[in-house]
Amino acid sequence: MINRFINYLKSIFTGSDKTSLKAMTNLILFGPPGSGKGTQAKHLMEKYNLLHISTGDLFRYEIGNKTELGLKAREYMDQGKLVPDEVTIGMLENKINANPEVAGYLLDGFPRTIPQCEALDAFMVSKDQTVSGLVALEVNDEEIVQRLLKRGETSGRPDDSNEEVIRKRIAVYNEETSPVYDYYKKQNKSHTVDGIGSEDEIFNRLSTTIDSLL
Ligand code: B4P
Repeated sequence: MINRFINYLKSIFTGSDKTSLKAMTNLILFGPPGSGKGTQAKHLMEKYNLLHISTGDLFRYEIGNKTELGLKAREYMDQGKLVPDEVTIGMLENKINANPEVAGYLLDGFPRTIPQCEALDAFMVSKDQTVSGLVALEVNDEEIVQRLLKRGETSGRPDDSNEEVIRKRIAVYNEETSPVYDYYKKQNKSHTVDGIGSEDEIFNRLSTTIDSLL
């Protein structure tokens, strides 16, 4: 609601019509690895008519196609580390630029570092857009380890099949990614949702929070 109002005011002061400054819903789905971001994003993109952008999926696509970017990303992902910011930011911007005619973006797994937050905010400003809100799924470490090991039985993902790598991913989240929550908290945009429960229960909790942001 606030975003739409700000964009409406901008359109008055800049003299541009409302269609050139469309208010979009741009959400960040946040949380540790295995917290259910990908699982919930599938439902949320449909409900809110958003383009789902998962940086993890984009990297896996590049890896599957054995591209230069994929080969670079794989070195880091297989060890549970983050892919360098310059690679990730460029890939995200390309994806957004290739899909301008959407109602908004559901960012899943991005931003994961403070430089990624800064790049995202600057990119949004360049498009006369803003981040509508960040919603974090809260799940404890032991639940995460169990979920990812279970997925590793069938996913074929090297980063899911080794407990040491999973714990490394959790440590990387705590050190490098959790500050992203505080970054958007300073902008009054961060919200938390309990990520333990059935898929439907968590979807309902997320929907209630997201509805309060629109
Ligand atoms: P991602 O692909 O983003 O993956 P994720 O953190 O594993 O998973 P997600 O939270 O989406 O969990 P999901 O719903 O699948 O990242 C992989 C790697 O890519 C990173 O480690 C990093 O190397 C790299 N990367 C990605 N983005 C990057 C960036 N911006 N910068 C740098 N590097 C980046 O759920 C997990 C499991 O839990 C599933 O099996 C699911 O079935 C189960 N599950 C879901 N909800 C459940 C529930 N309610 N109860 C029980 N189980 C549940």
